[in-house]
Amino acid sequence: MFKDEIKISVTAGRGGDGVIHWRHQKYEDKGGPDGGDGGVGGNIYIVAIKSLRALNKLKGGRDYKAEEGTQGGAQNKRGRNGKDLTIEVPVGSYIKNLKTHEEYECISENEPILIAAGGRGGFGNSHYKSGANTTPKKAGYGHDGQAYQIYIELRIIADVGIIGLPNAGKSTLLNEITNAHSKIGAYPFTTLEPSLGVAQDIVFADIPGIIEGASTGKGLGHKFLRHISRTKTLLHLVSLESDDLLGDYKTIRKELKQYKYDLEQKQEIVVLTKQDLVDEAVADNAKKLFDKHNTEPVFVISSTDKVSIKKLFDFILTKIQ
Ligand SMILES: Nc1nc2c(ncn2[C@@H]2O[C@H](COP(=O)(O)OP(=O)(O)OP(=O)(O)O)[C@@H](O)[C@H]2O)c(=O)[nH]1
Ligand SMILES: [Mg+2]
Repeated sequence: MFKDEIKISVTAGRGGDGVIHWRHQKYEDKGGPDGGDGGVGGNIYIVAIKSLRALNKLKGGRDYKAEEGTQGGAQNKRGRNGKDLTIEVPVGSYIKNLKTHEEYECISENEPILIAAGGRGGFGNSHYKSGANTTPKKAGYGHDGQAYQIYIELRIIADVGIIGLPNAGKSTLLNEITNAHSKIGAYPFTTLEPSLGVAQDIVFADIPGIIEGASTGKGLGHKFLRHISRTKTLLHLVSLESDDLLGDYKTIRKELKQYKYDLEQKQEIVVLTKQDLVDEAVADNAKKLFDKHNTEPVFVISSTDKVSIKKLFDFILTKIQ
């Protein structure tokens, strides 16, 4: 299971209590106050890690707790601070604090973001000493750490998103141009989760097939579209096998439009696939049809024709670099 959305609780450590204590000295019945302050509770951080690909390591609904500070000691000894807790997420994660509504984007690796601060330690009685009160009999309790509900969503960071109806040849293309080994099948919904591939430092994301009504939950739904929210360019694949090429194309455009993040504003390259399955005239006419509607050049490819794929890749290079 590819987990790309999760809700967890976080509770930063409570501060340690301050203590009431009196100095013990020879020939002195009761020394002055020397109760130390409690230690600070541990903070909770979120940090992005490149090697993580999904949120699978996290457990939904769990309360992630940082350690409490310990209580103060005699001789003004401060309590020990609680250990911080760091939660690891994949690069590209979006975090929302459901209480304060603060939002964070985990784009950079190894830059911890503080999401819940540990509580302060309480003051020991030596802290309350003054000219007017040299023997204060009070100490403070430690403060609670911040506690929140946190929503985490992964938005993969890729340069190019490959989209289209099921069976359009998306995974085939990803495998042809990158180092990926995405599963290929002659049936819809072979790909059930986004997969990534890299070629010349360009990251491609193969997005599971989208169908009409995806935005209302049909097929695999539209939730995978969040993974192209950060891509620069979309490769929109349309299979030449179809009897209604423009219809297929518009189906996807409609779903993009109905999704948030302005996906339909993204730069799009139309790619007509499976050229080897149709007559040359059919492919030519299809290309003309799409050329009329698109400002970017339209590509016609076949997995059996490496030159056609190379041409497409070279064009992508000019768009990305
Ligand atoms: N003849 C031919 N078959 C192709 C070509 N590209 C893909 N196919 C076949 O079309 C079928 C679907 O290919 P996939 O790459 O799995 O398609 P997909 O778009 O990833 O499909 P989903 O993951 O289900 O959305 C497979 O049987 C592929 O072998 C092509 O250029 N020519
Ligand atoms: Mg696929």
